[in-house]
Amino acid sequence: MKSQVVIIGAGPSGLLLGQLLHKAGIDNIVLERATPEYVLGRIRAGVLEEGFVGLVKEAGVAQRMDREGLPHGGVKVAFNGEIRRIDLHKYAQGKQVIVYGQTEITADLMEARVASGAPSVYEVENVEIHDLMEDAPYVLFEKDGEQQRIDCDYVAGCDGFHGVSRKTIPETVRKEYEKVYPVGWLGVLSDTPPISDELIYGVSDRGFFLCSMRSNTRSRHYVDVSLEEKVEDWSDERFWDELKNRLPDEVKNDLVTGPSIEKSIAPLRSFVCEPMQYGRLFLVGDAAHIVPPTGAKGLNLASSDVNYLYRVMLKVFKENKPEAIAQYSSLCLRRVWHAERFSWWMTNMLHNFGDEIDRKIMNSQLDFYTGTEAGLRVIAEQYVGLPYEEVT
Ligand code: FAS
Ligand code: PHB
Repeated sequence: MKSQVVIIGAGPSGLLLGQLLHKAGIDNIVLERATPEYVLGRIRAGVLEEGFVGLVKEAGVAQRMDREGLPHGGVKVAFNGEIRRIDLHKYAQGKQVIVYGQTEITADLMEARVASGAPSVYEVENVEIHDLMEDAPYVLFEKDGEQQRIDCDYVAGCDGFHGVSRKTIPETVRKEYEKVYPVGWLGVLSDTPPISDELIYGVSDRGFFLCSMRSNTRSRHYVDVSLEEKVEDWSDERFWDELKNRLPDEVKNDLVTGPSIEKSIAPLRSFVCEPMQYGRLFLVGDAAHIVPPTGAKGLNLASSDVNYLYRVMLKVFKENKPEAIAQYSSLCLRRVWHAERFSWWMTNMLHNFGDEIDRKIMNSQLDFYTGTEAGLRVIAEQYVGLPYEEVT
């Protein structure tokens, strides 16, 4: 087999990149180790930046998102028992975010991929990437026990944190930066109406909470728990009681509880691999970086990598500028580190890390950044997402 671009991973990164390349007439094949059902079963992000929304529109896959996505012009932060609203429209030049689950956007991209007729191979095993420093790299994989080979021009490693791509870059070449936080997020998805028309991030003496949503009838809630906690020790009742105990009095009685559809604990980590390119391999999304979800940046960072790689591939294949690949890693990493910083900062402000004086200082930070024009602008501009840079 031959393809111009081999995409490893059929998560949002791989599928969005595949759709954009296909629309531009750049042939590509997607290799995924799991089944489509397994990929869709992972409940993850829920907030899309305008950059992501724009790319999905450019990919021609925005119809359902436009219909069902919820535009949010504000987000709320609760601390010291009060709730303050961050007016995104006012403090981020009229921008907003769209609430639309990662599961939904992935399903839309999968459907578009099938409709496009572009090749995808699910349930592959033993993917290997070879000759990345040559002009003709190739990828080996097994399907139903039979080894196959794809000769290609480039490889997009969209295979997440546990994928094969990052590990293909020699340890002598790659530098990894990591911070592991002492808590995880226990998340519950339920068919109950959201507590508010906008997201509420909050911290109380008992810890962090987030009241999010997927629609006006489906909610996603989180509380932070110690890393020793096991999800099987958290009944629905125990979860709802703990969340209610963390909520400010003004919304406590608005919480509608119900049976969990999904319940899981996600560890919090900051991680970056540099560089994000090695010869003809490009790392995209979680394959290269992880952020604690407090800033709603994980999925949105994957989208900015896709944007840069897509534009670079257009330069290579449509303008015959193969030298354009040299800018990929630095373009991505500038925005990656901004998102890492913002996510780390929001996480430290909204979790009870450290000792009493740390909490007092963090509450003072929350008071300043949600209580002054300057502070509100700092949070709003980063929450809606910093602009993508031009690819030259
Ligand atoms: P993904 O991990 O989504 O996809 C990678 C794909 O590659 C997977 O389908 C995998 O099966 C496949 N793969 C791996 N190895 C392979 C191999 N060797 N061969 C072939 N295929 C292979 N972000 C937010 O913004 N908000 C959140 O609340 C949030 N919650 C999260 C909770 C959890 C538990 C996790 C893990 C992440 C969360 N994220 C959140 C971040 C998440 O949304 C990611 O940013 C997003 O999934 C990134 O998408 P991809 O880069 O496509 O990686
Ligand atoms: C979610 O809805 O799952 C969600 C929203 C915002 C975040 C994290 C998770 O920052």
